[in-house]
Amino acid sequence: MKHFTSVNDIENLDELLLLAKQIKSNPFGNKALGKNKTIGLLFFNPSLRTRLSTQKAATNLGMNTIVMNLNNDGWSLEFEDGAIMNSNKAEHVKEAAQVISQYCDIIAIRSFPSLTDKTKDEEEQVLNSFKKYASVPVISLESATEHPLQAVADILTISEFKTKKKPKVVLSWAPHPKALPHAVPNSFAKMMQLADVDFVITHPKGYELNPEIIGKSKIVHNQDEAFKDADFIYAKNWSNYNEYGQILSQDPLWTITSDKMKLTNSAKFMHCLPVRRNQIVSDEVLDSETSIVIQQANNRTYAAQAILTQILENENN
Ligand code: SN0
Repeated sequence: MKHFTSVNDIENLDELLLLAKQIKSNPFGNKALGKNKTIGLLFFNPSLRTRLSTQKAATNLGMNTIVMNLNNDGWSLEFEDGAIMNSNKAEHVKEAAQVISQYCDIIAIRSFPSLTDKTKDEEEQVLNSFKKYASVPVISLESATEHPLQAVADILTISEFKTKKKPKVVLSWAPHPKALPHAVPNSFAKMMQLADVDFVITHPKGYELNPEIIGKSKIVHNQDEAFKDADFIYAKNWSNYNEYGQILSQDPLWTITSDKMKLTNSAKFMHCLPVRRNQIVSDEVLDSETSIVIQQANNRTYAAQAILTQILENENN
């Protein structure tokens, strides 16, 4: 693997999961792989799990880590080609990416969408500019349209907790007070299409995700019906995709409650976190044995470590 910016970059999911499980059982077994290598973790947006788990994964592999909040601490970056730089943007990504490539052997970036300009968000300008001008591998720590490291942790968690070969996994929209990105549901849907699961998406009518990503995935607009026989409920809010970035529903009937969970096959509750209690999910569900969000977050380290391992091994070849 050269770059990891999309679920599409996974060459072989079974091999990746096996590697992640081996790493989980022996996290410090490959300390030499990253010796004298540096990863730069660059954040344009807030982070808790992604920042700490990727830093931990890199450290487990013997790497050095540099973390920078680019928005607060860096120069404001210009991304447009041919820009006349007479505004507040002091540095072009062309120089920034080349310079960081000299300090770092891998560059990892978090950059959320604007949620105002769909075309621009889908161009993935920040991530793709770094890919274009950096001379080292680039990893997404959640971009405008994908959160692939999260999706690897998600499938690792499902594979650990499933009690049948082909579990039913339901991605359920749930209400939220803010407009949220599509990156997590996009990468999760892509991952479920690669995995051996019975995958169903449920959301209020009008909340369709990008049809190019959803493909032939089954959509059920009645949440109760979708939850029937489910083995995993993966909750997530996303803002409207067609009326891009808008909040058209905050319907509390979509909140995941224990009554809703009773409709399932004793399903496990998953969420990428951070989660809004009693908006997305009730306290009762989140505080019960049903919830595996903490185990899911723990797997972020092993997912990141498996990806870093594949990238470092590829660089050595
Ligand atoms: C982000 C998202 O993509 O939905 C990151 C998830 C890993 N979530 C949020 O921005 C939540 C913010 C909030 O105010 O609840």
